[in-house]
Amino acid sequence: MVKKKAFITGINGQDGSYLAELLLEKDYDVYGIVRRNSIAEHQESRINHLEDLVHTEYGDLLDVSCLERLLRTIQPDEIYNIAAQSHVRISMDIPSFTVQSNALGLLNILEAYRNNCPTAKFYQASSSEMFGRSVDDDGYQRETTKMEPTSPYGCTKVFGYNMVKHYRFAYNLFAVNGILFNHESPRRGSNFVTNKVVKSAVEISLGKLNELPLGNLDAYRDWGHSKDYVRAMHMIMNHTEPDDFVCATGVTNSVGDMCKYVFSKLGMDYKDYVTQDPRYMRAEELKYLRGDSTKLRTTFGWKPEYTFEDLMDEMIFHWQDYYKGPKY
Ligand code: NAP
Ligand code: F7E
Repeated sequence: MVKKKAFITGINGQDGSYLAELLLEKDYDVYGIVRRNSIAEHQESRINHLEDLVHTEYGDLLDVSCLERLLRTIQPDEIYNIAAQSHVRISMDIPSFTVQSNALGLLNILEAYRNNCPTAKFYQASSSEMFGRSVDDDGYQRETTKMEPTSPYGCTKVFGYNMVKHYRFAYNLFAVNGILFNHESPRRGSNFVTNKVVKSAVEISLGKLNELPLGNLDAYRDWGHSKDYVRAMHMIMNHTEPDDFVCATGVTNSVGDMCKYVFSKLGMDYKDYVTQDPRYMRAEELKYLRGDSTKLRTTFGWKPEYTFEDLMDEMIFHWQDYYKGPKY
């Protein structure tokens, strides 16, 4: 039987690496683009273990000629646009680059898709950050919730979301949005709050660090595990018709709650170590996220396998194990 071909942008990111593993398990031929990095070892740092199993090419969402060439020659069945400048606070420091990568970059790959392999399916990594200030009266965000983004990053994702829907209707393409709430894992960048807190708390518990400077402790997030969320991506792509779905756990915790859980697991009180540092505050904060993923759950039977506590425990274990390694 001919294998299905998947093309993943951002394959070396947190989600890209788990998605590549999932698609390999499902017997896909997996292709992906990686960006040139002056430290060559970093280019494929999250997918080194898949070296002989996936096909990687140099590529960038900003370079339309490489996207055109790769999609023309590979002729994928499924395209997952997972690449982005994904850090919300950093998008306030580099708004123009964020717009180029996340908005114009998305347009570049949509055009390359329409011109070279329009019978393929296309997934766009949309985000709960698109909801911004907006919460429904019952305290949830869902597919129908108004979008009022509070960051350059959120604005780029609203642009991408709308472009994907426009291409779906205008050109009759199978182009879909997964509106994913925050999802984490041991592979999460350590400048996102969960991994920053877990890594630092483990370092404090081992006497390697004395304090943890953070920004806003009162923001609420609906945190799930990346592995559960890449399962949802594949389900959304393999629906009978193109549509958009929210993926979330439905449980929300504040950053302070998360610190309390992680530090107490390690036998400490976070209030003894966490300080507030204006460097990590945002010009505008998205205060509250809690997703209603009823549509995803009823259509596909999706449900998360990880609770918030399972997720935090796995991340704690990861950093404890890391510091037991030969280097330490
Ligand atoms: P991530 O770990 O930051 O990975 C992003 C990947 O995109 C990295 O591999 C990065 O390359 C690549 N990339 C960035 N700019 C690029 C460009 N111009 N051209 C090609 N590649 C580029 O992010 P993630 O957590 O896996 O998130 C995956 C996607 O889901 C992103 O689009 C993000 O915005 C979206 N999303 C994430 C969440 C979440 O909570 N994780 C929630 C909703 C939506 P390098 O490896 O070279 O840095
Ligand atoms: O912040 C607060 C911060 O950077 C979460 C991305 O994957 O999810 C992610 O965006 C909360 C915010 O993620 C620190 O102010 C406090 O309220 O981990 P984060 P994010 O901004 O929610 C969405 C859905 C995406 O789509 C994005 O790609 O934590 N916070 N103190 C802090 N955040 C950070 N990073 N660092 C702090 O020191």
